[in-house]
Amino acid sequence: MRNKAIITSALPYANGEIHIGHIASTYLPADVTTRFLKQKGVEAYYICASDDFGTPILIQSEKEGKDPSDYVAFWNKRDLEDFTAFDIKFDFFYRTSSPENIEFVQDVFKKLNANGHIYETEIIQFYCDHDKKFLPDRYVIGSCPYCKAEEQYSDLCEKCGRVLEEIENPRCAICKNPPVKKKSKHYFFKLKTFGEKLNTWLEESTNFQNDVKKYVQNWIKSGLRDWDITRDISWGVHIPLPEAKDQVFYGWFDNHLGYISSAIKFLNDKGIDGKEFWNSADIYHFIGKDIAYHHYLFLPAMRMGIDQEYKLPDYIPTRGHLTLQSKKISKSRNWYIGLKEFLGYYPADYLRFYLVSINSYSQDDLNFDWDEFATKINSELIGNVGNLVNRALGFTKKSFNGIIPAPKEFDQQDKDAENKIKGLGNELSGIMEQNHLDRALKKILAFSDHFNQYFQHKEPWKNGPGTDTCVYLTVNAVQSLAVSLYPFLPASAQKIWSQLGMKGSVSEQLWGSISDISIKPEHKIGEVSPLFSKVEDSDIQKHKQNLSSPSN
Ligand code: B3M
Ligand code: ZN
Repeated sequence: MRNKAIITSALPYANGEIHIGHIASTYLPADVTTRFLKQKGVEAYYICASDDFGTPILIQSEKEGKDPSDYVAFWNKRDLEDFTAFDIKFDFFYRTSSPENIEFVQDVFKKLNANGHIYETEIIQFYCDHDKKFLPDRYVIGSCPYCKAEEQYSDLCEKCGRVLEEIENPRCAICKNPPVKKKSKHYFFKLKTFGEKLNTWLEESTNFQNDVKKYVQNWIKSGLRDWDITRDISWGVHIPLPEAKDQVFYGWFDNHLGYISSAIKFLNDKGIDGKEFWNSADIYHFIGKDIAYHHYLFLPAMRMGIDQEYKLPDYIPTRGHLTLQSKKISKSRNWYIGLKEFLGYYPADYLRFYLVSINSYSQDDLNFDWDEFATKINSELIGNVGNLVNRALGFTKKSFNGIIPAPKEFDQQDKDAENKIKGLGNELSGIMEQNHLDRALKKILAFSDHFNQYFQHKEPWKNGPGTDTCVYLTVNAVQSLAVSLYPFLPASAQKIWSQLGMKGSVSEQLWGSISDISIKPEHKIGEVSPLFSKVEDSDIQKHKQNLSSPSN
C-alpha cells in the first residue's frame, strides 16, 4: 500500500437516474474503500465523472428535443445529487465532455498514432439518405437474424442476447426509412499487438482477482481484435486530423481517459502536480464484471501505447451484478428501484449496510430482496449495533449521570473484552486492504455482539462490584464501533460519535484509534437517542407491490 491513492469507479452514462444496481458493484465499494484509506492516513482521492458521449446519449437527447450538451449537463447534476444524498463522497465529480478531457483524448490519440498503434481502413456503414447521416450502433433497428425478434438495435439483440453481424430489414431509427450502405474511413487501434504485453502484465500483477485474471488471459489466448475507435456522428471528441474533422471517437476510447484527465484537473487545481501524483499513487478502478474487457485490456493497452506516461492500475476490483427480487434489473420494464426513490423510504445507511453485507469480493451476482433487507436491518443493524450503543450510553446516562466511571479490578471477562478492543483495528485492517468489505463488516458485527453479551453477563443494572469496569469498557467499545463503522455507515457513525460526547468529526479519526481505550474516566457523554428505527413489514409489502405493478 502506497501513501497516496486515486480511486475511481465506472463512470455513469449521463442518460438516466442512478439506481440501486449501479451502486452495489462500484460506487459503494469504492466509497467505503476511499473512506478507509483516508482513515489509514493515505492521501486518497475518489474521482468520478459522467460519461457524456456515445450514440445512445445522442439518440436520447434528440428524442427529447434537447441539445446533447444540455441533456448531459442535466444528468451530471442530478446524478451527483443522488450520489451525495447516498453519502457517496467524491472528491471530484467531473465529466468526459470537459475541455480538459477533450484535449487529453486528442493528445493521447496523436501519441498513439505517432507510436504506430493506429491505422485506417475503409468500412461499410449504414447511411440514411433522408437524414443525411451515418447510422452507427443504435441508429439502426431491424430484426435479429437468429431469433427473428423485431425492433432490435443493430449492435445487439436484447431478446436472445447475441451480438449481430448484420441485422435484417434495417431501418433508420430516426425516420424509419431503409438505410443505404456507404463507405467511411475509420481509425482502428491495434489492440491485437498488445496481447503478449498485456498477458505479462496480468501475470505479474498480484493484486487482481484470480478468476478475473484467468478469463481475461483466456480472451488474450483466443486472440484479440483491433478496435474501431471511430464514429460518424457529431457528438463526441472530434478526431484531431483535418481529414477526419467530422468524425468522433468511440465512447470507450475517451471515457476511461476521463479518469486521468479528471484526476489531473482536480489535483492541479489543488496545487499538486497531478501527473506526478498519479504516477506515485496506488490506482484503483472499481468496476462491474460486464466492463472487465475494457478495463483489463483496452485501458491498459492504451496506456502502454503511450509508453505508460500514466501508470497502469494496481487494483481493478470487479464485482457481479445486482438482481432485484431474483430478477434482472431492467429500466425499460420498470424493474428497478431508483436511488432517489429508495432514499425517500429509508436512510442511506440502511441500504449501505445491506448492500455491503451481501456483496462479496467476487464476480458472483448478488440479489436485493426486500424481506432479507428488513431482516438484516432489524436483527443485525438495529438488534445488534443499535442495541449496544443505546444500551451502553443509555445506562451511563441514567446510572452515572453521563459521566464515565473509573474502572476497578479486571476479571477474565473484562480482560477479554479489553483485548477485543485492542485487537479490532488490526483484525479488520488486512481484510479491508484486500477489499473483503463484507467480511470486515461481519467482524464488526461480531465485535458488537461480543459486547452485547458481555454487558448482559455483567448485569451492571444490579450495581455489583464489576459495574464501573463494565461501563468503562463498553463505552470504549462503542467508540471503536463508531470509528470502524465510519467507512460503511458514515452518518450513523457520526451520530454515535456525537452521542459519545466526542468533539469534531468521526471522519477525522485515524484507523489506529479503533483500538485505543480513548474514553477516559470523568468524560461526559452527549445526548442519547435511538440510532435507527425498525423496518415495518407492512411497508415492505407495499414496496414489493410497487415493483410488481402492471407496467411489468
Ligand atoms: N459508462 C457504464 C458501464 O458500462 C460506462 C462505464 C465507463 S467507465 C470508463 O457500466
Ligand atoms: Zn433516417
